[in-house]
Amino acid sequence: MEDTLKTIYAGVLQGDREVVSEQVQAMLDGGTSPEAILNDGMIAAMAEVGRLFEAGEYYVPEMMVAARAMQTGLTVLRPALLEADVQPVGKVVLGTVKGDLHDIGKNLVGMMLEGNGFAVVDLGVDVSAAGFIEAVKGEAPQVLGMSALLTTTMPEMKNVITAMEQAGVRGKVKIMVGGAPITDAYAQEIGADGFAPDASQAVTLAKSLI
Ligand code: B1M
Repeated sequence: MEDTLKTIYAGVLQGDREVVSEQVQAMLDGGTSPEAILNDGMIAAMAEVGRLFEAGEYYVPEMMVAARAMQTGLTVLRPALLEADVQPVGKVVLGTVKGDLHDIGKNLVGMMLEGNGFAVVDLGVDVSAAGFIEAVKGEAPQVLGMSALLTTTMPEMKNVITAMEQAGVRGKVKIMVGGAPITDAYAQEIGADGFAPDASQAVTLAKSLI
């Protein structure tokens, strides 16, 4: 790993927002692709944060400051990720399910979708079934995207789909799901239309669904 990338990786791990934003900007200015900075520096660091948390070496506060540093870096990366000059290809409503506050992955999916010409309505985190249904009715998207990072909040995706069926809106929209614990098999089991393991495959999936 090159030195600046190592500094970004360490900056996310230590939750140093200033270092992360400065070094991400420096790498962009130096011509490094935003994807390389994201995948090899920032996402790699978040994976290590998860490992340290599991090992009992990091606690929630460390995880939070790391997440904040990651969000800061994403803000710097955002313009470069959105640079693709393409026409709107469809509308996606996106949210993290009820009970779940993880939003870094969802935000990334939203940015990549926007960068690929989708209009994105981001409902944020802790979104109830009623919140998703209201947005489907009000925004009329082609795709509804749900994210969950906890095994305890995964079942909420099924609850949303059931509530949509009961409200008579399930047929109006394609549903895609994602998040670290989600699998293709789980997506099929709950009646979603597709699963994507990462943000770039979420774009491919959304395109194929509309
Ligand atoms: Co949390 N947390 N966390 N956490 N956290 C995990 C998820 C965990 C795996 C850590 C661990 O134990 N190794 C673990 C879950 C275990 C489990 O359920 N089996 C965990 C836990 C336990 C918790 C708490 C319960 C801790 C506690 O309080 N005791 C608590 C729960 C709070 C809640 O939500 N109610 C909690 C809290 C937090 C913070 C608030 C501190 C912070 C989140 C800050 C934020 O998001 N703003 C946090 C963080 C940072 C993590 C880890 C370290 C990193 C998550 C992340 O951002 N990854 C995480 C460990 C890990 O995942 N390795 C962990 C980077 C991100 C780019 O990847 O989100 O997977 P990811 O998104 C990817 C793909 O999954 C996919 O594309 C993205 C980009 O490639 N994707 C989609 C995501 N959504 C998609 C939607 C799509 C398609 C693809 O279509 C719609």
